[in-house]
Amino acid sequence: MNKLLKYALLVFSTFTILHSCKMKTTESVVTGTAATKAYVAPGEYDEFYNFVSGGFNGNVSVYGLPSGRLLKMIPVFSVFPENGYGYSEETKAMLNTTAGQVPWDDQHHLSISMTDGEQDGRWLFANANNTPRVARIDLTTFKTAEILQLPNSAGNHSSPYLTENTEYVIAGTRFAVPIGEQQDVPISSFKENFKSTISFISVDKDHGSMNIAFQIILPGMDLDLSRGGKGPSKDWFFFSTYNTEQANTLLEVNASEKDKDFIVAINWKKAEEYVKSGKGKKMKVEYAHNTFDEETQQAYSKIENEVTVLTLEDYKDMVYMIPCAKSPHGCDVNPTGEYIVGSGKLAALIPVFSFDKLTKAIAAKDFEGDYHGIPVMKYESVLHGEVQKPGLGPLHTEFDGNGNAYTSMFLSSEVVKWNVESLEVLDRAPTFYSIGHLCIPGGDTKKPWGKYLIAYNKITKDRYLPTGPELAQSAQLYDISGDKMELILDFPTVGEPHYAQGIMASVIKDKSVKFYDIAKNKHKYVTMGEKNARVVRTGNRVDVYMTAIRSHLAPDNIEGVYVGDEVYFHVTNLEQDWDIPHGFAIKNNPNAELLIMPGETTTLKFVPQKAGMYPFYCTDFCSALHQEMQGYLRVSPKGSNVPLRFGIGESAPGVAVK
Ligand code: RUQ
Ligand code: CUA
Repeated sequence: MNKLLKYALLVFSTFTILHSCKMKTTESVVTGTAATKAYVAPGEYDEFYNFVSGGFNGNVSVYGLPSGRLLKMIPVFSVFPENGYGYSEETKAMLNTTAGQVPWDDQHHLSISMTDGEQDGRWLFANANNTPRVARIDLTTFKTAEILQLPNSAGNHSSPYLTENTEYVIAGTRFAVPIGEQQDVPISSFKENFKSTISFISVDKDHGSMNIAFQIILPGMDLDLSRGGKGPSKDWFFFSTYNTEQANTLLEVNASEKDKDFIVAINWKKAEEYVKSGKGKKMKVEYAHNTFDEETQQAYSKIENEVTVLTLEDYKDMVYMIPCAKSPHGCDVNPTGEYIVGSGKLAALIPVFSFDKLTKAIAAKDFEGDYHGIPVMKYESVLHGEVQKPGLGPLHTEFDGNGNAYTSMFLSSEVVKWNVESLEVLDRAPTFYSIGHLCIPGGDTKKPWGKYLIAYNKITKDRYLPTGPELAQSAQLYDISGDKMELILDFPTVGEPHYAQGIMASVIKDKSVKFYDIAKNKHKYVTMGEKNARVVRTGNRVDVYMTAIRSHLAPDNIEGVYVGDEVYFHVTNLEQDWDIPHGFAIKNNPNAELLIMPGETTTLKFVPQKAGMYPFYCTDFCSALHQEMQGYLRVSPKGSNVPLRFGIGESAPGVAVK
């Protein structure tokens, strides 16, 4: 182990110990005026939406800023019994993969769609780290509209990042893996057999639908994080890497051997041209493409079998390596697109690279060698400069649009503000504790809103009331409108937030869908009006065409269903008013409930296992007579001869003969 590494590990463990036995002082640094800055009076709207990744909960949560109020959880990669996502017949297919239904994931990064490098607020893209997937969330409905699985990938961490006009969502693999026909190889053959891929997912301009346009195959290394260029650098993409040592065990030590790893610079325009001119190889793969169709309100899953790949040996002049201090994590591009910030977790400085210098150095072939055939730039010839003594453990950088950068420091638990041109440290603010990501609304775009900064912290000890061994993760809000950062609010979050996106509320709030037009409901099992409510038996399949309106479900009495029947409750919510969902649940069903939005149809499957009486009811308090919104399903033994009968009120079985 070299000296530097020993030192780094020592610093790391010292901080770990500090954090585990004696935390920094927690005395409040918040003043009375700070509190009013975060205060949003009852009845008032927040100024910003904050979309926050759920980490190990697999979903996305939505907060208002500056209040920190939790507004919604959007199910994306994890089933969500609260509204039936992943359980209802309509949404099950959203979580389909080539490994079957994968009901959970680890969600780290988010990107809001952009036009000309500025947030347009149409879609929110989310990555799944574990089973590589990218999701698109529609910001008019706050619903997951599409999930695309990524072949030849494992980890999908440097994802999903966008080009300036959302031409592509870019997704790099964290784990290098063997790809192609022969994948059953010794782990120790990493150097020969393991590859790393970057997926370029095209996004339809009008509808947002995603497709894998092509993939670039790199030598095996771990792609950590990534950013698209902007303005002058808009045709480029930058990725941080670690383990360019190509170790396959004890990475903690073996992937930090070399003094420098790399930032990989990719000219995606050039790659796109190669593909358009028919270059690139077709490769047999398998991946799922799941789309939620708004018209039929049904998710469809399709298995795709082919992807176009570009290999480096064939197309050389599109990828370059920039040496960057030890295991860089964040790789961020400033709003003008001229500077690329590499944050080496174990480095004591932050290198900032110049895009202008990079293009000149490439033209002059100013290389210091190559890495598996990829030209390696000379550090000095692409370096703008280094931020000296910024703090310990730099992770991520966001920008305020006034020429300043803000870097999160995991080890020294602080946010450090510095000037992008002069590289001078201007201010530092403590975080409680161990900040991971940070977010300035629009802080990764050409036009940051620049008013607030949110720190997403990994450790929360002593900030909130104890809740057993597991504590809420903590977000902290800073006012950054002045010269000095000012902490104005702590707010707990759900899951484990990694990256987040913030956007001025006015960009999206008026486009929010209030309810679905029932006249346009093309669901296969819609019930248009209560008079069409009915039950239809086909063999052992029973379709219940049910309607919900304040305050009854129709039919509410059903008889003639037998043990082992497959019963499908297709519930149509007939309401045409904002914020009037109805719920549907039935006793002993090993399934979730349904939450049906106004104008929508949703289906719950139930296979009764025993004869008896099964009450069902609405779960969402929808009116003064919500509690009365209930009914019975009678289940008889298999082979009995109870006839199929159903109805409500006058038409209920036994009240009037049908
Ligand atoms: S990561 S704490 Cu998964 Cu974005 Cu840096
Ligand atoms: Cu409908 Cu309660």
